[in-house]
Amino acid sequence: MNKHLLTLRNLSIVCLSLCNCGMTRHAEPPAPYGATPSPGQLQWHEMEFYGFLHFTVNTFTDKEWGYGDENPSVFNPTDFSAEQIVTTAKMAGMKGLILTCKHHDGFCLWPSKYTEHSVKNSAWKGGKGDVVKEISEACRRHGLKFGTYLSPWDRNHAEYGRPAYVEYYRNQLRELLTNYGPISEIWWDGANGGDGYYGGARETRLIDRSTYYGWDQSIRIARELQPLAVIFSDAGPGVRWCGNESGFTNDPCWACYTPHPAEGEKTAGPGTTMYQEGGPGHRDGKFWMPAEVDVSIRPGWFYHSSQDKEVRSPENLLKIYYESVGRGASLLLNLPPDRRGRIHENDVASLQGFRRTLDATFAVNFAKDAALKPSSVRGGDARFAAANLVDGRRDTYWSTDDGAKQAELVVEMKAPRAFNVVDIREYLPLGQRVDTWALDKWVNGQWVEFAKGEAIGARRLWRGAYQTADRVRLRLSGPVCPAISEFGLYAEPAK
Ligand code: FUL
Ligand code: CA
Repeated sequence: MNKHLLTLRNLSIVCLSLCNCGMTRHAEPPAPYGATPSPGQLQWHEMEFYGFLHFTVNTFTDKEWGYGDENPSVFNPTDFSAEQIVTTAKMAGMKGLILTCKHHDGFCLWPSKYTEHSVKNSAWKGGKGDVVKEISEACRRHGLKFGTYLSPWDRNHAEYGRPAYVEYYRNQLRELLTNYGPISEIWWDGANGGDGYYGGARETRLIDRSTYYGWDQSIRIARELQPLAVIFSDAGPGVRWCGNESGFTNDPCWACYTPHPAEGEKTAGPGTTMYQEGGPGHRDGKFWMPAEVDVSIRPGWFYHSSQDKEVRSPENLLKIYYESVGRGASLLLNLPPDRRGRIHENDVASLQGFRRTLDATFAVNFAKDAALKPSSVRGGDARFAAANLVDGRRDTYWSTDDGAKQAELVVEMKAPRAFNVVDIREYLPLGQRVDTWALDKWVNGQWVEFAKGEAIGARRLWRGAYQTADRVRLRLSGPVCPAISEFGLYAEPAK
């Protein structure tokens, strides 16, 4: 212990004599506030924007929800290319892909040893194909993360509604979490039970959503096989649903959340929560459980040629991006492969336009070569200096002393700049600390507020009318001192 202290002292002497930064003290980092992210969640936060692939027999039968009686032979993409799908996602800026390994119809995109209802009995590649393998490998080749969607509801399986099906579901979960490399996210859909084929019974099967799936056991399996994978559902536990499929989350959208049971439900598990609360989340929620916004680039989740002209425009995709990623959530954008097994040209074109604008917008951070003048720096320690706000690293941050719960940062640029996007990130390992933020510009000798809001979290993007100023001020307040990892001022190219 003494030795350790001595080393610290020596270090500060070295710092004193070597650098002229004037910051010599060695303050401790602030204590975390509230719930904080797990290592898996922190990794997941790095993704921010990733894609959904809805692909199954529905692609060939032109349906959204297959009944479960489809002949596996209908699955027959004519020119399947995992390479084209994954490189399209990468071009768009996506950091990962989640594949519908099995949708509600029960057809499996991998040759599961627990069913005949899969690619092994399709015409595709003479029954030797494995979409899960091809997509997961292409993701790894191109540096994208890979995630699995395994529908709990299965309209094909004869035992659905009975205990044997739950065992089947877990066996499949094990297959997917064992044979396809690292899994970043496990997606559990809330749609549960209803009519279906069920091995020929063709009937309606209702389940007790609160108890039937025994989710705790499946969560244990997932944790054991893929400790860093986050589990998505309306109840988390890793990532929560934002409560809609339209492409936005609430403003503000807090990272913490306490799932509550929906009316008439006994538990708050996947499919049984008051999911509407997932949009705002809870300022002091029990768990770190950030929101994910899932939305399709087309009206449907699966490909339908009739929707080729209804692909979202680049402008619409940008709006969605700012209203999801820009509110601290993640964006899971669905790109449905077509009957060839490729992302359609119209979707590719929209994604290109979207990416072009985002790249141009974030090319230059006007705060980077500005003088950054914070109201204070924690312990006067360079480790917490304002320069950390513009180093492009999420693991360095500016912070103030514990008592300084209201803090300011003035950004003095060398010349007036016109900007319409402001980017702020909190340092997540210390929890969500900021309650309110406001932005001012210096006009004719005084500060004029142009934006304000609540909540920052993983990322807050303000996007509005162009502001011109050579000085900008950020004001923050919260229950504890802030820890801000990045700050940026950007200009979207004029249309
Ligand atoms: C929903 C499903 O019923 C849709 O088909 C789609 O998979 C969407 C992402 O989740 O609950
Ligand atoms: Ca930083």
